[in-house]
Amino acid sequence: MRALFIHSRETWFRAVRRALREPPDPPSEESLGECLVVFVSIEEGDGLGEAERLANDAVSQAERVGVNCILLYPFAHLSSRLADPRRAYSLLVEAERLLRERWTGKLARAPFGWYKSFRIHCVGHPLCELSRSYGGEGGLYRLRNGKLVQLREAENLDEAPHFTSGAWDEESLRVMTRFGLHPQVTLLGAEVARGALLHAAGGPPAPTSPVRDFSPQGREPLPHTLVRVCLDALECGCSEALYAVPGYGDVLVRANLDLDSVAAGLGGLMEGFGGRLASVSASRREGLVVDWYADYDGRILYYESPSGRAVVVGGYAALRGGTGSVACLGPSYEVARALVDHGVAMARSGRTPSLPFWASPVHVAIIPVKEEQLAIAEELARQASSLGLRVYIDPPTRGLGARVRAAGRLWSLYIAVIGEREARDGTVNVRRRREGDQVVMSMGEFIEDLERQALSSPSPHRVMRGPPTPQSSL
Ligand code: A3S
Repeated sequence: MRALFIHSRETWFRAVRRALREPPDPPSEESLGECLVVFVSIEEGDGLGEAERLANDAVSQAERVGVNCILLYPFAHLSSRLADPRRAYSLLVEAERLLRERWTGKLARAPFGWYKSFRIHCVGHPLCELSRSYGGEGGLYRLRNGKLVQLREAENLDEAPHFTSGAWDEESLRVMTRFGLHPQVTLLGAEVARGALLHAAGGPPAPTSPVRDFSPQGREPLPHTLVRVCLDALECGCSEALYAVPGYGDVLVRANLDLDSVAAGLGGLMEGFGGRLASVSASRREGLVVDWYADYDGRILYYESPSGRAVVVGGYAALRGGTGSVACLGPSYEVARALVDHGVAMARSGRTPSLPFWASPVHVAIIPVKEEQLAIAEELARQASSLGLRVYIDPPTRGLGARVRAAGRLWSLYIAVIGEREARDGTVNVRRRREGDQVVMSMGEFIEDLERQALSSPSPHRVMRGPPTPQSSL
């Protein structure tokens, strides 16, 4: 928000022509004697906090120059990052409301959405002109004693969960890298993340849903970004959309999903996390406070890693007194990494780690023992990948043991070995990760079983030739 305060002796304005198709205010003309003229440009990302700071500054400046009248003047020429007129008007009216609470003198407001002719007479003393700029402070957190502090400070005071994506310990990072889920993003990582999102949000967003770039001011802490995404989606009335949050990945929003249905939609995620999901309230009055131009209620879903750090995986917001709500899931990378981190925690407790079906990097690793079985392996890969599964064939270029171990380190849900006997009998020898067993079944049975599971999860897929490249260190 940018403001210019002018102490004016004689002040007059008149609306001349519509500047918006339907200006929210009627045209008006007013002559005011001595007053403090407050020219204000509302900018993108401005919220109630900026309106409050403007009102406080206007009152203290009016008292300082000794006038008894303030004129609030919407002026779209002080900034190149103007907020859209609807949001600008809401904040202007909010600033006027806050001024009425704080200012006993005369208060006037010039009409919004009009080209206006105006005359002011600037007195010329040193305090006559003053400019101000109020910028969104990003993430704020209300402490138990009511004080508003930066999120980092609340974390240090142990009043807020430690929302930092630096939540991962060495072993988890190693597994993430193996899955392509590490900063240098590979396609596989993107697929695992998208698979997690699409499944948990109940299937891919309609192709018509807008993909919106959402770059919050600077690099706000993650939780606030998610609340802003939700509020933005609410405001733009998105029924569903994919938001690209720079540096964080995709955030999927769905309208009118209450938190319970998000939790249910997160089914696989909840099971994947083993219930390590918690939530914190986000509203103007408690918990995470996001500077926004309207009151809202919300919650942030987060995963607490064994290392005690929290990672945001979802959010939910509803405008107070408004209609509808929006739930969001993401950023996709954090969701997928949290799942891997939870898997590593499983391994530490002696259980075989795995990811929920729809988030597993590899559904079926197919290992033909010899060249002679390659054709059958190709056929199985074709059928499994046509079911939308993530599949690869590991050709007989190295020993069987090494190839089975490689598939295990990718947490492959099924390792299908086809040797001479299986080729002759039309069977496949399957190591099943989650069941923890090894069974021989007919090829038809195996495909049916895969189909039953694939239909329950819209995971994107691709056929891989051998373990995905980043895993050369297998
Ligand atoms: O832009 C056309 C008119 O609509 C209002 N307006 C804004 N005012 C402040 N901040 C914003 N982000 C705005 N977006 C729209 C203003 O009333 C604006 N009119 N021609 C001048 C009045 O003298 C003007 O700025």
